[in-house]
This record gives sequence, structure tokens and C-alpha cells, in this order.
Amino acid sequence: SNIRAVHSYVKYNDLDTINAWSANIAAQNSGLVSRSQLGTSYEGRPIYLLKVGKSGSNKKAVVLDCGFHAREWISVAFCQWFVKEAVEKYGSDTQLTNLLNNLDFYVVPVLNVDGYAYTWSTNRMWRKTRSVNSGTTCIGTDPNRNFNAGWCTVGASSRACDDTYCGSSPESERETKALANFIRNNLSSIKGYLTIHSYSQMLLFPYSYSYAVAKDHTELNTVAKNAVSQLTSLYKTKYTYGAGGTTIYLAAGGSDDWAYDAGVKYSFTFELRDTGRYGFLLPESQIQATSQETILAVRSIATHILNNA
Ligand code: PAY
Ligand code: ZN
Repeated sequence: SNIRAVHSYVKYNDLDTINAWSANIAAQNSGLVSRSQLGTSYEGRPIYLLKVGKSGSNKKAVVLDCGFHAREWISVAFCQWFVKEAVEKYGSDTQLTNLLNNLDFYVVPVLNVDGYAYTWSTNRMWRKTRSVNSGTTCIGTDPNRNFNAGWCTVGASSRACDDTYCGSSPESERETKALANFIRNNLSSIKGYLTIHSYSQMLLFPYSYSYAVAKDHTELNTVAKNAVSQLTSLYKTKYTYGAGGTTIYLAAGGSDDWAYDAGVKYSFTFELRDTGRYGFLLPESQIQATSQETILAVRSIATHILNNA
């Protein structure tokens, strides 16, 4: 049957629903969205990648990923909202149309697919991947401690039972390896890297693996300040911003630091709503407002990339 329910963007969706959605939105917007497979997870699930943008030659690109950490459901909801807005407003919204004509967004709706499925089936507060670790019954690696950026030196654990376990080696996880390979293989076009987490209401940029000041700190700070100002303008949501190490905490092995050191200058981590009242259990009633304010920040960063990268 080709009869299906309309996708709900104001609810949290399970992985099967999201995978059906990504297939449909690509099929129905073939001039703007195409779907490919970024890789395969530890448990064998496909990790999908949506390329969002009008076709053109030599386009700059921005990677936008969601669902690194399984329990951060608002992140996953945001990626869906972002793609919905792109297809709905292309051709009528001037800023968005200009962005999509001149940039490609590579959107990963759910990176940690095994973990996300596990938060729906078994443990809502799961964070890590679901890979088996040798010598222990404890499962999983923190994907945001698994990149080769000061790997496992600070703010990360070498114990497999911990929530911030850095893994057996950098890119030990199929999920992080797939993302890193994609970025490495497309470094000439990728100018921005935006990774969406929750919660804390922060916009972070390198570094988190040390207090070292990034070469582009001044520019990144200005880009973050302007993005946060846009975000706050909608509903007065307060964000802090700055280098990760000084703004949230030291944490080595993160994807933003790795992408930055690999050459992706505009590398940011978003920590979406809230500041802890609901934490990871942000009510569905806040999906719309959170997504709309966050899109203002993403547009601001993307516009800067388009004009400066
Ligand atoms: O760049 O410093 C960074 C990454 C910071 C995030 C991390 O630990 O990976 C921050 C946490 C996250 O989103 O995973 C924040 C949440 C509230 C947590 O689990 O502590
Ligand atoms: Zn996270």
C-alpha cells in the first residue's frame, strides 16, 4: 500500500519512521534532496545521509549531523525540521533559497542509529553506541569521545562501562568512522560542520580537548555571537557561546575539534534546549520553537560561510 500517515514534525519519531520519512522526502523533492547511505552501524542498520541543495557546480558544503548521543531526541527532531523547512520554503524565502542555491547541506538525521533505536526499545537514557567491548559485559563507546583529537586525554574515560568511554582506538566505531571518512573524502567542498546535541543552550567551537585558543577563535566567536543573537531574537532563549573547554568543559575526542583540525574552519557544536529542567526529556511541545530558533542560528552561520569561506 502507498497509503501512509503524514509525517509529524512536532513529535519524536522512532528510527523506522525517520528512515521512511527520509526516503519519502527525497523521492518527493528530487530536485532539492537526495538520499544516500553514509555507512552501516555496528548492529547493521543503515546510516542515511541527505544532500539538501539545488544542484550546481563547485558548491561549498556544510555537514549537519544529529543523533550522536542516543538520548538527545530534540537533536534528531531538529534535523527533520531543518529538511522540512528547506523543502517547504525553497523558492519563497529569499535567504533560504540563496543558501540552497549556493550551498549543499549534508544532513545526517541520525548518526548513532543503534543507540537511538535502543532508547526507544529499552533504555531512554542511553548515550553511547551499542558495540560490544572486549573483556567486559559493558556495551558501547561515546561517539563524541571517539575522534582523533586529543583522543582520550581529558574529559573522557578509558573504562568501557562509563558513559564517556573513548573506545578502543580513535574511530573504533563504525558510525564515527563513516562520518570521518565522508568528511575526509569531501574536504575540498566542506566548509562547515555543525553537530547538534542537547542540552545546555550553548553554541561551542574548538577547542574542547584543551584550553588552546583556536587559530580562528576571534572569527568563530563573532560568528557564534551573531548566530546566538539571531536564535535569541525569536523567543528570548538564552544561550552562552565560546570555546568548548572554557564554556562547558574539557572533553577530548569530539567531532567538532577533529573536523576543525582536519581543515573545516566553521566547526560548531550546538547544545539545544533546555538548561536542565527537563534535560534530555524535553517535551514534544517544545520541538517547534526549539527548531525554529535553532534554524535562525544555522542560517546565520551558513550565510557567513557562503560569504567568507
Ligand atoms: O564539544 O565539548 C564538547 C562536547 C560537549 C558535549 C559532550 O559531552 O559530548 C556536551 C554534552 C552532550 O551534549 O553530550 C552535554 C550533555 C548535557 C551531557 O550529557 O552532559
Ligand atoms: Zn550530546
